[in-house]
Amino acid sequence: MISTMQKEDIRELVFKAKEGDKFSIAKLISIFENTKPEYFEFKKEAIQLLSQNSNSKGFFIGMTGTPGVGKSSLIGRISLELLKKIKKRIAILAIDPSSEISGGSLLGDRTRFRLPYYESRIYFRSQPSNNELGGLGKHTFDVCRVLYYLFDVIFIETIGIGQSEIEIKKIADYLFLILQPLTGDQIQFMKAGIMEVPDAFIINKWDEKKESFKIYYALQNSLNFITPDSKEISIFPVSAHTGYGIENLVDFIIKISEQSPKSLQEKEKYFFLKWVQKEYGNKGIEFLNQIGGIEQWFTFYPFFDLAIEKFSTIKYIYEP
Ligand SMILES: Nc1nc2c(ncn2[C@@H]2O[C@H](COP(=O)(O)OP(=O)(O)OP(=O)(O)O)[C@@H](O)[C@H]2O)c(=O)[nH]1
Ligand SMILES: [Mg+2]
Repeated sequence: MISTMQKEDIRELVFKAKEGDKFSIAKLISIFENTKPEYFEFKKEAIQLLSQNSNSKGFFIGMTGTPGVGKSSLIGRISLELLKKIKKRIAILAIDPSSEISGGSLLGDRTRFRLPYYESRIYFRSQPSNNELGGLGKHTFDVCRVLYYLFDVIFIETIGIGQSEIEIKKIADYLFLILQPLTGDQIQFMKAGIMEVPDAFIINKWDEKKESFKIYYALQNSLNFITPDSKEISIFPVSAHTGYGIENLVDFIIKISEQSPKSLQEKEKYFFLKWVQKEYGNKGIEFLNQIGGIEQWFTFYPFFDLAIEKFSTIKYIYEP
């Protein structure tokens, strides 16, 4: 398909995607998820076009938590509120095949929250996690590069177990850890040494009142223990079911999403290094350092796909 694609087609695809056409956005994303070399030129052209006159903010909000805490329900509810309150464009990327938000009515009864399909300001995409270390999917970052230029606020739903949050932190400009009324695994979770990672906490299912207070105090205690001197970390008690606390949380999200996102190129550097490590191991990293390191490499090849392409050829040439 790509070989028959002309420059004009790319232009049209990007133009339509910028207009909010869901089919074009989906097509563009599928191309970025494809790592075949013949897609390289297309991606380069597409990124150039996407970045021209892009007035989207590209602010990534990570929503992570153990299975079943209500991530999908919450993101659905929050997004609908955001659509009402602000004029911005919103995307949801759910890293988990079992995700229960749907972009339309395809999933029927399984859908927790149905997003208005004909509303061009919201886009939903799900992606398998591929059991990649770090909780992200194999192509999560590739998709994010497209979403960055097309949307103002992008939610990423990831299942957070142990170290997974570390990786989402590399993409997210702001990270929420979602908890629910205290259960065994939640206590385990709080012991796992990852409480320092999120920027704020959400306690969902606040409608389950008695149990909710327990986790609120347990959380506050462990936060005091971890960061006694630092500024207070926000804890939002909410219920995706009753709507309790949602307005407060939505106003907070509007406020934080007005900040500038972290630089996309810094994120690219992280995922480039990850790729080098995965493809060539420590030898690859050593090699990169011998030839000037990541900063130098990105000065020569400031474009993500180009950085990867060039490194793979050079590495191949120099490898004993
Ligand atoms: N009581 C109560 N139940 C909730 C609330 N929010 C979600 N649930 C329920 O919790 C269950 C899981 O909700 P999801 O939104 O699918 O949770 P999730 O974290 O996205 O789940 P995974 O994607 O499977 O990890 C469903 O049965 C929801 O109806 C809430 O505020 N209160
Ligand atoms: Mg979910």
